[in-house]
Amino acid sequence: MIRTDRHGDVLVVIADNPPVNALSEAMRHALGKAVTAAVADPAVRAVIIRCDGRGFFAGADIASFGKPSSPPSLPAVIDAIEASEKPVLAAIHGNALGGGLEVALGCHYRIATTSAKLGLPEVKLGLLPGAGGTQRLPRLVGMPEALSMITTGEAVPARRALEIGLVDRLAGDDSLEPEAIAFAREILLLKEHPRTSKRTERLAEAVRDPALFDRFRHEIAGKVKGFAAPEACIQAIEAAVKLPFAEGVAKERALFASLVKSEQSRALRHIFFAERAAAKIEDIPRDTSRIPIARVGIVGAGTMGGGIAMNFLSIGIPVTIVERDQAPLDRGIATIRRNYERTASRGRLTQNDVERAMALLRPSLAIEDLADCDLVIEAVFENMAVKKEVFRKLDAIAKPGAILASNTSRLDLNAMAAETERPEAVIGLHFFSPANVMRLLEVVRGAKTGPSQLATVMDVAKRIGKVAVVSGVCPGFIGNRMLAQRSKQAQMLILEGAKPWDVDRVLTNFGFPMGPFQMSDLAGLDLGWRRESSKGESIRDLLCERDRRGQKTSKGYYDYDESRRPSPSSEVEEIIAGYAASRGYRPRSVDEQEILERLLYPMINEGARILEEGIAQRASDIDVVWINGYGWPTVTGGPMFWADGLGLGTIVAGLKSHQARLGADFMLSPLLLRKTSEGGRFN
Ligand code: 3H9
Repeated sequence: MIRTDRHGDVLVVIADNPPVNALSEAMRHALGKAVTAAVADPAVRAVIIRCDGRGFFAGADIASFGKPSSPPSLPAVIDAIEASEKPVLAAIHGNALGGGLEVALGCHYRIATTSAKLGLPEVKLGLLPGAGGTQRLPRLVGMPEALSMITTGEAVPARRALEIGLVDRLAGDDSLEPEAIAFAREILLLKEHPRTSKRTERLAEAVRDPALFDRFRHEIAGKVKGFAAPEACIQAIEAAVKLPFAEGVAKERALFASLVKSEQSRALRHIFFAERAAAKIEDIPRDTSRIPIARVGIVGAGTMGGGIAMNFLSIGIPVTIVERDQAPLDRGIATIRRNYERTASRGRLTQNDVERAMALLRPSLAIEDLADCDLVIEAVFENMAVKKEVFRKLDAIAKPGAILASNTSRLDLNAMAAETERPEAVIGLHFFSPANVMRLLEVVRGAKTGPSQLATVMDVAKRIGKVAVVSGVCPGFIGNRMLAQRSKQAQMLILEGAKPWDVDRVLTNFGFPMGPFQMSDLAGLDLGWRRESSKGESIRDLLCERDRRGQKTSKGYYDYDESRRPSPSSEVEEIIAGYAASRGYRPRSVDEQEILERLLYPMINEGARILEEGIAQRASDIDVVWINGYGWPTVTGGPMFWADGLGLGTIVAGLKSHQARLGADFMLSPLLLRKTSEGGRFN
């Protein structure tokens, strides 16, 4: 794992632990040994630590948390580096993350390539930097930067790292080692070498103004609600100011030890690995050939089509976007530009970036213009006849080998594929709205979708920054199929006597950003509704007939004021009560526990069905879908992980107790029953 290269009196220690140079137990041992040997070797006067492969150390080995380990610990290795009388330099390329950056902080000097990124992302795993990072980072970069880096977990690019004092020097991407060696030779002329733990000058501001911590807490309160780790991070950083280094480190370690055992951190670590597992497809070998994607075509320049196009434009892939008429095409292009300009106005893009992206966009009114595209995604009206027609046309004009994708959220992909002479080329790409923002992409694998096509879109998904999950074909795929169960119960609950705001509150208390009725109001109740054909057959019909169409008409399930703040509506209560009575319901009081069980347990049951039918490859894929596409609270690890934690026996007992109210077609999943009787888990 470690080899060394001598350049006169400078020793280069090179670590190599693919794929990301995690600081596993073996790596800690090897690194510790190499440092001890270098310190003891009289011929060595300076040491450089660098890594082979994709980047510097990406942190401690996340998979090893909670398992027994042998010394030296990572903090001990880092302390030994810092204690060395001989100067030690970290030479950083790619990512230096978590424990990896902590190693660099323990070094006396840091040099990084211009494309490197440095960060402490532990908070995203429900942790804090536990190898001195909370004590050393503020000593190097000062308080506002340290607080922001540690509590957001966001990495900073090398140039910014230089500005804030996190690195001492930048190197060319192709000349890191020679530049590090030259730097080491300059350093050798110095008598003393800075030890980060001894530095205090950057702490002075916080010593003068200790109230800054509470101000910071207040500032981020909304963003971190429900997460325990950010507060622990702040406490540890505060200790860097209030306590001597050794005591600060002890405090950091105690907080780390408690977080690493917490349910939240276990859930967040589960999601970390679940997102990576989702990219793997059991029966598709890694070396499956890929189809080069040089140009993407989009059919439909509406909200979805435009958002989808932005994903590709943003990474430099040219897009041809086709509409039937000039006016909607112009509107679509204008919306894309407006979205980019808004991002630029917030400083997250330059005007040049905006122009570069827009220049890659080719608008057209002729579907024939998609003939040179390697991947075409249709984002037209969600109607099977319309979709089939689009696929017939695409089949006639697309070049051989092109992938033909549908953005359908629930329709039968196999029926669309059957309209073409090339069903192997047809695949589902279910983007979530807003498609340029939401991370989830459900990749729908049709009965005849080819392996190359599937492997290609999984790669493309990663390139455009999506978390892709493969789903088989069924109505609603993974996400909307489970959502349908929840929606059905939500509707039944309000007929039985629960109020829409009671139902929503139970879900927001659980951690969802909004409940089903708030969600309906936001989306618009009249999606797919027409006054001419409305027969007052559902509460939705009745609300729309009274022009209660959701937030856009200032009333839906709720009443909205000018600032779109919702309040319960007595009119809605009357409408529901009248409708429920007409259907023979007698109002009863429904408690919060029942609401929670009725909404969530049937989703777990449906998740189990999705697994037993092979629609999802693994339970953790379902967790990834719900966390990234539907606002399921991350700290619970997703529905299936949450169910495991609750105990599958509890879910089954709950479902049985509500069986009479769950609807005539409700059936317990055999897989759920089997796992329960075997005392098993999904994950
Ligand atoms: C920490 O450091 C705690 C310390 O403060 C205190 C200790 C006392 N460990 O993401 P990719 C695997 S906490 C184990 O697809 P990319 C990953 O599962 C840690 N495994 O690549 C995957 O495996 P597989 C703080 C890890 O190029 C493979 O590597 N650090 C680790 O898209 C490739 O990963 C972090 O939180 C790890 N640390 O992205 C950084 N990292 O192939 C976490 C990755 O079997 N890592 N793997 O599916 C990342 O953010 C990304 O992996 C990285 C590369 C940006 C580095």
